[in-house]
Amino acid sequence: MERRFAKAKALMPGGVSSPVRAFQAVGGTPIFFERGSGALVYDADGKEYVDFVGSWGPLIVGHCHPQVVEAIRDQAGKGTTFGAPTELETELARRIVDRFPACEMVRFVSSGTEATMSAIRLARAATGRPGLVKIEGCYHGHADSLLVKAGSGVLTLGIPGSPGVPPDLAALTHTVPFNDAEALERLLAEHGKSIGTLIVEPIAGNMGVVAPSPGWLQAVHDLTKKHDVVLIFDEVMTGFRVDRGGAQTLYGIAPDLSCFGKVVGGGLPVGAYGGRASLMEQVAPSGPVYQAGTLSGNPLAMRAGIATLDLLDEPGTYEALEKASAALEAGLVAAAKAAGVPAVVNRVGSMLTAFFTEAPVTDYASATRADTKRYAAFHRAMLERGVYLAPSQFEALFVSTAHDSPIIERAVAAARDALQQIAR
Ligand code: KE4
Repeated sequence: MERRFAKAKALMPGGVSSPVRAFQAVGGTPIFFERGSGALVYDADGKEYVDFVGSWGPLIVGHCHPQVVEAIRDQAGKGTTFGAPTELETELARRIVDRFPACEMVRFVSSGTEATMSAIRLARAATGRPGLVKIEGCYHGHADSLLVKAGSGVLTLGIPGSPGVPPDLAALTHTVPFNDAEALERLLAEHGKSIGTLIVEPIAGNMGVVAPSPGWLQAVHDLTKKHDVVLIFDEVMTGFRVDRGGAQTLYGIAPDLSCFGKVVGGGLPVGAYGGRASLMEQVAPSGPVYQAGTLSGNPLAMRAGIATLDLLDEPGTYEALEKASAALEAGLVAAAKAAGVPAVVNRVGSMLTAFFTEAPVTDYASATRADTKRYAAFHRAMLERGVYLAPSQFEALFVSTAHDSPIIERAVAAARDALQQIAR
């Protein structure tokens, strides 16, 4: 791998196409993969791993599901992109609005970042107020306004935000802690007049998984309503995963706008944002808010998304995901206890994080108290045992429909062994 990494680093910053992949937080050389099948991935030397990264969320039905591959293969021979309308966009749009009642209309883009940056532009246009609230530790992609106390790679690399974001723009982004309604109430009471948008991961996945405390999302909803702030749920990670209708269905909270990515593209580049028609109709060309994209809604990606959402609709799918994910959680908790290693496992549905800490993890401050060195040791020990975990303490692990009981048991056995080793 070192040779492959050296060649990559000579041509691409850090040798990767996205920072978190570089293993900087866990040490060692990134694994170069060659193929995947179901819950398994194979590196360029042919070594097999159980995969809990799942490309950071899209592969909820596992690698190379036959029906997804067939849909892509079939479309590839008909045309991958026309830059013109196809009925496939309408097909996938229908499937989104059927699952998310708060979305009467959607617009397709090619990444989660494009979805959130576009939804924020729309909210700023609709309210005429430039101020934006984001929640500490949440990550919404790399648009300038969002790289302020962000999660994921920004948190993993411990960088304060990012150089290159103009201070005047960064100043428009206010942050409050996750699960802290009082802080939000104070902020809106003081700055409400200049703030038009709040974006939140309803279940945080980018500081590691942190669930909303009971009542917090309702408080966020009510406070944004009170101050005429557009509430954006970033469901790029949670959408179609924690529930067929995402976190907004799981918790019964209707946002004004929703952002999607990952699962909705079934492994190909798709993002989307949506909401009530009165807002979405302000997006060009039906309205003045400009947003565009050469490959937005391309038929190849639409087919992968449609195939994936249809597979998720097969009876018993979410129940099976819940069962496998609960078994993994229980196994990790038991293994840490048996090894005498302090750990807290946060899980919602098929996204979970094992934090190496004793205290509950309920926000950015408590997440960053986790022992990242111990996580790095655990990550390496699991790699040695053929299990591929996120190369950062501040990411989620993802379970797919391909993670059956034998696979979960294999991963738990590896964790038991790995935790005994790092406890010494
Ligand atoms: P993309 O632009 O990476 O497709 O989506 C950005 C994004 C937006 N919102 C949420 C809640 C997200 O989790 C993400 C992207 N997630 C990270 C992993 N935590 C992607 C992995 C990476 O950056 O390489």
